[in-house]
Amino acid sequence: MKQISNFINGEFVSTAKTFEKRSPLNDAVIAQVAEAGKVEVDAAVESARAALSGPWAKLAIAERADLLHGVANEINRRFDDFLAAEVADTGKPMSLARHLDIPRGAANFKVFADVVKNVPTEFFETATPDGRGAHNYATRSPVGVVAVVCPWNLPLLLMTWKVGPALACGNTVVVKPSEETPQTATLLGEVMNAVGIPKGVYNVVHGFGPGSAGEYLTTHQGVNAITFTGETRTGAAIMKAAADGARPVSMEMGGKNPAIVFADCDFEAAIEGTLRSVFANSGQVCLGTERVYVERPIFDRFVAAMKQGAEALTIGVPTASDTTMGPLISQEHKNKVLSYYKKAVEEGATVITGGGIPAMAGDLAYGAWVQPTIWTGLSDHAAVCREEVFGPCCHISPFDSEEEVIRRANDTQYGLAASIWTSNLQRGHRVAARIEAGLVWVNSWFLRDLRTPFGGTKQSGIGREGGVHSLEFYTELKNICIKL
Ligand code: NAD
Ligand code: 6OD
Repeated sequence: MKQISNFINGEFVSTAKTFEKRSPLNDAVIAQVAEAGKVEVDAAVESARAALSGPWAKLAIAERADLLHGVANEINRRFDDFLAAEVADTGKPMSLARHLDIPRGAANFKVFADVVKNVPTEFFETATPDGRGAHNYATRSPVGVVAVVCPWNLPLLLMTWKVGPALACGNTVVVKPSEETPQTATLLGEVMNAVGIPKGVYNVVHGFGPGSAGEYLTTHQGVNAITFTGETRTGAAIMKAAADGARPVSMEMGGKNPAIVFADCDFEAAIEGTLRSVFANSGQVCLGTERVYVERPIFDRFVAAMKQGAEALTIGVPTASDTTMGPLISQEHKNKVLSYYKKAVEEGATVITGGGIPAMAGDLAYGAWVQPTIWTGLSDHAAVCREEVFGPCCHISPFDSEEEVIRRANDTQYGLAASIWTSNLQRGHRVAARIEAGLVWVNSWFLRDLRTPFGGTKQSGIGREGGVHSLEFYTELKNICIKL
């Protein structure tokens, strides 16, 4: 049986207490994971603190950037190991992990190393009564020890999206991966050692949230800042922990993202993009679409094409070359998604396709599989139109005017992302400006330039990361005023 260890001060650390990691494909136990208790979390934070004044702190920015390029290169050299680990933990199709998770996991180190190397700070000349004046210039220094608390849906990608900029800015990190996906964070420890990242700069503690590594880490007063990706409710609990010690937080949380499809859209592109935004990664993407609004003249045709697209998905094991959809992450998540499938029907939905569990052969019958599902006919007040399901499903409803659809799209506690499909660019700009979300795509979805700001409004997040915006969280700005 595979053993997954914590990674503390450059060493792989096992513990007497372990938990099981089960495969989403068939619920079989695939690894035993060492659960970090208070002792291990203390050790990880202490080693991260010590590393702040070690060789890491003495590196010039260009030297740090070179090391992080080395990390990216080493991830790429061990691409197949990362791919196998990510796919084993998540059950996602190899084709998806090969094109998205692993390359982005590497790119996050290169891009942020280059951002930090090239970003300027400000300078002001100030007039003084004696006529001699003063010069003000700003400097950036690391925040210190950053706790990185991660979800399971894009494990390596979302972890490195935080670790990349944190390290590029000269911080040290303690990562708490999701209990569902412990492998790639641990594997990254091997990469850090191989590349020569000093001991203590990158640490990993495994476990759960309350009463486990997540709580111990976020309440630890040796942690200077906390960056989190996950559910809004968890984010709120972590913000309470961060209040003790007045530590800054960066929060990337849940969503209930709309797609707005106008009758003048490129129909094929809108279908292709919406199918991807609803079903990619089995709907387990925070930016994914769960509410689709379609202008009435093309509503019936759009629903029919979505049904055809959903039914053409091939559900299967990651290694099969024709697989386009894998299982959900766990039995627990499957039960949550199925409870929404049931609720939608109870609330009067018309099930266009799906709504249940696919027939799977052999031991796959024990896996966390659900059918891709589309509903119509519900009011905007129905649970599946308001609450984040995080599964392969959407509700499609018609609209009659731009004003109406903007109001309905914005009528949510969330504000992470939206997609607008139209061939009228004036309309694209106009509607995008009025959507209450951190990210709006016009005629695309999940097209990401890592230099751009990323994050959510309302209960989808606090703060922005990406490009220079990451520096706002991962560095302390200091103004130095020199009287001339
Ligand atoms: P989750 O909130 O259940 O868990 C996230 C992490 O927090 C895990 O590592 C978990 O162990 C830890 N945790 C749980 N309780 C904690 C506590 N009290 N203290 C400290 N740590 C705690 O989220 P999940 O189920 O892993 O991921 C799915 C959710 O993540 C969805 O809501 C999705 O929208 C959201 N998400 C958001 C973004 C974004 O960028 N906005 C990206 C990906 C996922
Ligand atoms: O692309 C990214 O940088 C990013 N943070 C994506 C988040 C996807 C959520 O599931």
